[in-house]
Amino acid sequence: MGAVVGTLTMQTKQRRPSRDKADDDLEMTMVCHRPEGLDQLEAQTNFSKRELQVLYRGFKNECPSGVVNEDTFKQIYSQFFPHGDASTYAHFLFNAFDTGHTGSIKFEDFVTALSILLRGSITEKLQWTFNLYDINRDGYINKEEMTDIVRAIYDMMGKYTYPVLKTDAPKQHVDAFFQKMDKNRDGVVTLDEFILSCQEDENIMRSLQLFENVI
Ligand SMILES: [Ca+2]
Ligand SMILES: [Ca+2]
Repeated sequence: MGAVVGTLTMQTKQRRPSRDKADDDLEMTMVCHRPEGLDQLEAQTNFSKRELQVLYRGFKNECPSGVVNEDTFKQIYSQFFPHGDASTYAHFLFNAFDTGHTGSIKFEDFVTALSILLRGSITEKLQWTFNLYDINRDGYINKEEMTDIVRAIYDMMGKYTYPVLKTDAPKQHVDAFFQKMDKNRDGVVTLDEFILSCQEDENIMRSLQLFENVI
């Protein structure tokens, strides 16, 4: 996630000098979505008004229309994983950001997720990660969903990842996760099981840390 923000702000800096007034005017006419008041966002997130202003400037420079569609999101995200295919994982991430299921991410969606991922409590972060894994949003993580996510992460890391991954690594990973998380052995992981497992097992936490770094 930090990577995505990094790009937004980095590109803002790079592009600024070459911009002239005509570009800015053009950009203004292209803005079709304006965020809710900064006061409201400041109250809803863990960011200060100044931080929100900086984030918004970066967001608007990268996405002049004020919203990010899935293709744009994939393009931005894929830049960080040149050796792998990040499109599937970016698709899952996009859906987790797009909480209103509108097919686009507004600035409000973006900073709300960012606030949780960067400054939320452990429980908030775990809840967000649970929602990411719960692809069909039925309130449970089943083995297929976990397999899809873990496989997408392996695809994204690519074949140059060290240590070299074996082809059956995603399945082993999922089996190990599931065995630990599905406490009552009913074949699905609930939010409570997920949070409990992560908090009592440092290995799972460490694995999730790996996942957090790729968000
Ligand atoms: Ca599910
Ligand atoms: Ca269960």
